Amino acid sequence: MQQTPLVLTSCRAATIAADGFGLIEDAALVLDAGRIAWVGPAADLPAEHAGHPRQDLGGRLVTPALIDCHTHVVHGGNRAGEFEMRLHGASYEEVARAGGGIISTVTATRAASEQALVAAALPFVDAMIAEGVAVIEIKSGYGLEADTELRMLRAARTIGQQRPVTIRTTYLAAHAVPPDYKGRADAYVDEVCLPTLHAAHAEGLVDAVDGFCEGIAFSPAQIERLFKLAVSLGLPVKLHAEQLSNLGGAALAARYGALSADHLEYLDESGVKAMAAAGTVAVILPGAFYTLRETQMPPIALLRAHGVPMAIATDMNPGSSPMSSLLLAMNMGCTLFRMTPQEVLAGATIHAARALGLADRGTIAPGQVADLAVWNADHPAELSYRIGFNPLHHRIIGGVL
Ligand code: DI6
Ligand code: FE
Repeated sequence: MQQTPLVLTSCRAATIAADGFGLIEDAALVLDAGRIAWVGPAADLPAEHAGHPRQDLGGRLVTPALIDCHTHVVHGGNRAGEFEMRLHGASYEEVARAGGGIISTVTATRAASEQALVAAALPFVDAMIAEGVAVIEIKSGYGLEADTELRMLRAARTIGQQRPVTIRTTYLAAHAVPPDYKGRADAYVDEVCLPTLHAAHAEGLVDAVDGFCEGIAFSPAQIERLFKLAVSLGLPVKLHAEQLSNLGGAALAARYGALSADHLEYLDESGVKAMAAAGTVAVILPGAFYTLRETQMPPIALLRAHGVPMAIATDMNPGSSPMSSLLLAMNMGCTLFRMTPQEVLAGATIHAARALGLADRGTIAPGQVADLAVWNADHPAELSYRIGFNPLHHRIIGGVL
């Protein structure tokens, strides 16, 4: 951590305000004790900071560091074979019902040690960091039994110790019904999901609780039992909702004050209204839409009209979204869903922070954590405009270059 305040100069700052990029030409930022102390036009820099050390950013663009608020980056194995099956015509649901899909990753994850899970995830985590990401949410959900669910969450915490990145963990045992509980989803919830949540929480491994509310996964009633326990433990909830069909998952999540409802291709207006009323963030995941060749678009215009904050994330996972580039997710949000460059940048910063319950990240303002990304770019729209090019110059994490 910097001992004295550091002044960043010669930059253009996109502060990411609720109503736009908040672009400040010829900006200065003061970083002190890991936080942003001041931001504004360089000409207005308070005299008290005039004598502090300076870092010239060469006219580059500065934004809040990016936040990937929905990933399954800790997992064993990969599903390139299933990718080939789907190219030959099998659907995601057919593959899942045939025992492939999530369950094949469960087999590989159960066989992996914590160390192996960390080692497998790090190349993807490093790719995220190289694109200016400072916070990564990581879900469990490929164990579907106590030991492996806990091991996945421990692996996620270990990644946060091995890399300069903030990790937020999400408990997702309600991701799929394991083969030994086939046809007995209620028993799986009672015997595995609920007791393992107690254990994971007791070990400090859970920042939020998630589920997959879908015909091939869990019903709203089953999810609700999980949410009741989460609320009683003081843990926030979120939900994979309305991804393949509309079961009213987003409205259920909103009733429990969820931080976010994610995917949402099949969300209807009543679900949008419920989310708006509850302040639940819509997490848009174009990587899964693209990979599954989905044609039903999430209701972006309705979400916009009702003022629901939209985040954007990679959904990095071995099946439906083998994509670790948040910049590509932002580009897809624009090109596939007609979100604006401003919306996707807010979606990968301020709204992503909110989807994780982090009030002190994702915007450039006094008091915020000094997690910043410095880009070889003139305008923030360049971040979502290019495809497969990384314009990051460097990150500043906790005020440290
Ligand atoms: N929806 C998804 O897109 C991922 N999980 C979920 O509930 C898929 C995870 C996988 O296919 O491994
Ligand atoms: Fe997901």
